[in-house]
Amino acid sequence: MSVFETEKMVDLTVDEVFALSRRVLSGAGLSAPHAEAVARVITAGERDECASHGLYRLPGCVATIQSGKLSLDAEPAIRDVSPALVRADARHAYSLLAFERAAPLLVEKARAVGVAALVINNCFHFSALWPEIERLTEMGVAAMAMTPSHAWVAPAGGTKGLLGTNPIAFGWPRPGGHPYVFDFATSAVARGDMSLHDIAGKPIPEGWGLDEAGLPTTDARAALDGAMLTFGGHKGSALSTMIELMAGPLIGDLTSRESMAFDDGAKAAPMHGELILAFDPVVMGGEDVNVNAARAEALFAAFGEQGARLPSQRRYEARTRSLERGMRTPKVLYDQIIALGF
Ligand code: NDP
Ligand code: PYC
Repeated sequence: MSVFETEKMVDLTVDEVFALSRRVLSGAGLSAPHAEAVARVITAGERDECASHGLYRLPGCVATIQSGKLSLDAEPAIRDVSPALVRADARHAYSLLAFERAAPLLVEKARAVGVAALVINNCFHFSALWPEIERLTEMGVAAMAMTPSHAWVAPAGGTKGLLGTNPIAFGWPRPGGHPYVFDFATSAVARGDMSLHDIAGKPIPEGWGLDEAGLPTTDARAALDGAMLTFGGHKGSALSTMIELMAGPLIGDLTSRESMAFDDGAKAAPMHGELILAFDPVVMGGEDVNVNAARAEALFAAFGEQGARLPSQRRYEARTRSLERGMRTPKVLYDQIIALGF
């Protein structure tokens, strides 16, 4: 639920959100292919009521464009490295076009050898991971994605930012329906959500952050200036460290700490790498692919039998609503986007 729920709202259709996003991004200077790739993901976030990664990101994208650090038009360089590895060098542009261009080859490789990896290097990254995961599950593979961010999160037992908010996402294709997808920050909450609490003047729950003195706080601003905390204590901290390593040094790219040093106070989106893995259920599961899929369905059905919901269910319900009735976007955010002047 949006932290802006009591604010005045503006009604927009999905097409209007896309057109507004593309206009702003193109107006700020992004080439058409990049503007469209970014607008598609921002629109998907707004449509699925993901407040921290929908239209809210547009002013930050413009700030990144205006930082002078981002390439506005670099064509991603895609390299077929080995039977199981594709490398996409985003060449200091946003990550999303590199993903779009390289995803078909990733899936082709997974279908051929069972497991394949896509490494994206040198990309500015601001987006949720589930749109990429959904794209891969639509092509019939199970998938995982992970990426560092900036060093805003204290490791378990520490008090200063060292790790990123480091999201990890997973998807499983399902016959005739939406895929099973989860996608979460390894911090207790995404930084975007923490910022939305700050903007709305709402307290944050205990366990989300520490102030600059290293003390627990329920003040979002104090935690943004201090350090965020991982989810699940030492478990989230270790998972976040794995993401730093697997989507950092393993793929020859930056950690969250190094990404923050690269930013050097410009307040652009983080710049680093992303690791995406694809798993083909036919090669990995053998001839019983339909039986295996049915066994997965039985597992999902058992959630509902005890009143539990699957991750992404809220998102899919929001999507249906948005496509049928349009979206309600906070007026304060809409006005901020119009005031950008594009
Ligand atoms: P949330 O905590 O809002 O949600 C995490 C996941 O848990 C979602 O898949 C959600 O599904 C699911 N979920 C939530 N509640 C339940 C429940 N009761 N039962 C079952 N599943 C549930 O996400 P975060 O704040 O951690 O992250 C938000 C977004 O921020 C992510 O999309 C992430 O990729 C993005 N992000 C991006 C970063 C980057 O560097 N690019 C950095 C950090 C975060 P549902 O949506 O249906 O509620
Ligand atoms: O919300 O933590 C976040 C985030 C970082 C980069 C993009 N989103």
